[in-house]
Amino acid sequence: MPTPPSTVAAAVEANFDGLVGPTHNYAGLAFGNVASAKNADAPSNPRAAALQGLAKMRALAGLGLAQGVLPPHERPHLPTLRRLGFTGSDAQMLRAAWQRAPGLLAAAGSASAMWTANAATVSPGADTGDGRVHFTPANLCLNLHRSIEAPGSAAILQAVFADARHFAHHPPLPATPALGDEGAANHTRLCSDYGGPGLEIFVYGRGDESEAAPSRFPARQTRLAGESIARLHGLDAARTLHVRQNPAVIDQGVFHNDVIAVGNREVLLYHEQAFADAAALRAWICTHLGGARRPVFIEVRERDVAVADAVSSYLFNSQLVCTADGAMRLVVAEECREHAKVWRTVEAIVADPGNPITGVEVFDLRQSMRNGGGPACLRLRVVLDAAQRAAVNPHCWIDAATADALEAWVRRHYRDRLVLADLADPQLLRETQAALDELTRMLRLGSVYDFQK
Ligand code: SUG
Repeated sequence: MPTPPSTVAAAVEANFDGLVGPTHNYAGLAFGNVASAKNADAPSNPRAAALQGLAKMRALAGLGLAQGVLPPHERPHLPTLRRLGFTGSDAQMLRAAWQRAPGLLAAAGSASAMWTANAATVSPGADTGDGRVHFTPANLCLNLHRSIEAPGSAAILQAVFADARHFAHHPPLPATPALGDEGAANHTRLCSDYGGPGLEIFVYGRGDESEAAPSRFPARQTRLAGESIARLHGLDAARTLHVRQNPAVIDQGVFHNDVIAVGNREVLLYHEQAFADAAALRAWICTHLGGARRPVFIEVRERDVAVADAVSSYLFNSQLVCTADGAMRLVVAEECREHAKVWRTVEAIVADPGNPITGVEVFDLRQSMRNGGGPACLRLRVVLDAAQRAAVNPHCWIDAATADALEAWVRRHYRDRLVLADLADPQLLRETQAALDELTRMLRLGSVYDFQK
């Protein structure tokens, strides 16, 4: 049945950003992520990190975009420490973990759930079998600190998108490397209009044995995971593609595809080395994209921006957003403006009348960037028609008043300096639990944390 035109026109692509948690730190946990390794053990500033993220949310809401917020996860995660054999009081477990297995404490204390592009894969109702928005939380099974996010993300997504008439929630895929899944960071949707049927493109680093794998760094996303999610979401096989990442870029620090490519509506912006076969991908998109708009490809050459510069500036981790006038803007990290060749490329993209991108917004997200998380890592995109939008927990939408309230909450509860040893401080645990308890009341989420149950 065709989607009625009024539904197509009313649909928006909302961004749900992860609010950075009070334990934000640099533990060097993410092998293959160059920034994470480089900043290992540096002191962090959780307060600045959360305020930087909120400034981006506030600004995008100010542009008239549908901007939501997802709360941090509880960290240090005591149930994980208990599962790993630590016993006694909270303080005893934290101390024992710090003394005997500091790597495990770092994993249980990571604020990595801020990167909500890895929280789940989301398919809009226009693409799914039953017209509901489908969510599959990512199992993130290749890294311990990220694997413990899956149940928390599932609980939070179910609390924010609670109405079963509009939203379908699947459990995360089994947590085994053969089904490694890192969520929306490896998933791109192209369409003519958000509310109309789209092309869902799943990008994987690990396919079958005949396909070359990276040799230096792990490929986190598997083809089997993408295929499973496409089945679960009831996607039309004719509008779904599984595309291989170029293993050579994974070995240069492109641990997720959103570090080297970004798509929005009919536009695909990507580095010439991003995919194993970019020409085949373009041809498929040209043949399959329906609706009034024709695809627009913006391919950035290695001679203009080397992969290493893309990784350090996060040019392709920009958000591409449509403002109310139908034009697009690029939302980039400050690091892009500081890199001469990257900035020249941004200016050229904005000046080119051959694409719909007419402006650029620059944000200081340094606290997150130092862990390899840029503008697009911090957000989960959810396409919603008017009825679905009305069914979202209304307290999770950002406007000037909620941004003010959340900033005040951050200033009340967050420290401005954290080193790894602080994760063992029982006072930090108490501060974090008090902060999150208050937050769930502000966002009217109910009890989503283990410590509240
Ligand atoms: O999984 N960094 C994250 C960054 C995730 C970025 N997300 C997207 N590209 N969508 C990761 O590599 C570092 C944590 C530390 O080292 O403390 C970390 O987990």
